[in-house]
Amino acid sequence: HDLMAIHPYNPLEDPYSLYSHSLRNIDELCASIVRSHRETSQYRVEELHALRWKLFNREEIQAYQSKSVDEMWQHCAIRLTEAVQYVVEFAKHIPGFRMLSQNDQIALLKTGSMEVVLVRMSRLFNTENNTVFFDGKFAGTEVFKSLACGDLITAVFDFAHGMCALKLTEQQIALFSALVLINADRPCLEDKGRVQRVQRSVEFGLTHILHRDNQESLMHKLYQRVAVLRSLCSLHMEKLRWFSQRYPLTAHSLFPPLYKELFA
Ligand code: CLR
Repeated sequence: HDLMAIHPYNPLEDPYSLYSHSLRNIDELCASIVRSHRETSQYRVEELHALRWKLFNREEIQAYQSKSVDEMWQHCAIRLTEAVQYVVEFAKHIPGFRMLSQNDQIALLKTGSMEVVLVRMSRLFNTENNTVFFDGKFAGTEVFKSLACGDLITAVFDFAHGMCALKLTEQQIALFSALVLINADRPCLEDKGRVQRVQRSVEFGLTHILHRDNQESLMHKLYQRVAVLRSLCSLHMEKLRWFSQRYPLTAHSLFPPLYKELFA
């Protein structure tokens, strides 16, 4: 796997082996997840806010729409893979993640990285005109027309809209992203117990900051979003299978290796 190097287990660096769940530890856990999110977030929210007016014009939209299906898929797969690479970096800095076996790290990323990309997409989403920051400007659903998977695009945009309605802070988004990734119920885990321990700590961290922000009622809404994420990702996989059957050469030789490794 070229996904990541193995990090040898060092119990002294394991935040769960010595003390568990003291308040100071929870604060530290939250702080490192938030820092990791900030350092791997690709764009800062203030930066994006300043670019809100930058929309694709008619000719540019035309250019995307006149791409062939496989050309546009390849283009989007590359963009998506760049976003996934930042999520992999984010994961590596979640306390406890690097202490999991390499197989379990990969299993969590296979099922969770796309979900985190979609959570992150809500940060780049403008609800006023239903556009997302893609390729340097804000794009509406029409930009993605030549992918020929309108139902997926509509569902993804609806999800972003729903996430924006929750008005999460960057800290809440960071902890929620970590929780989406560290899920002991994912298939093919070797050491479910260890993943469970990390998951509990992240859950505890999210509960802690929601309590601090006086927004405990968000927890329930966030768990509802998780269910929507699951269905979006199975739709993504379904579309990918459809595409690979139709355009096996593009899927095989022109998709980024990491995209194939994670999703194929
Ligand atoms: C997510 C947040 C990242 C930047 C980014 C890059 C690529 C975008 C992605 C965001 C959101 C989802 C996206 C993707 C490109 C194509 C994909 C718009 C904004 C849509 C859902 C199409 C999926 C079809 C593929 C299977 C080809 O910081």
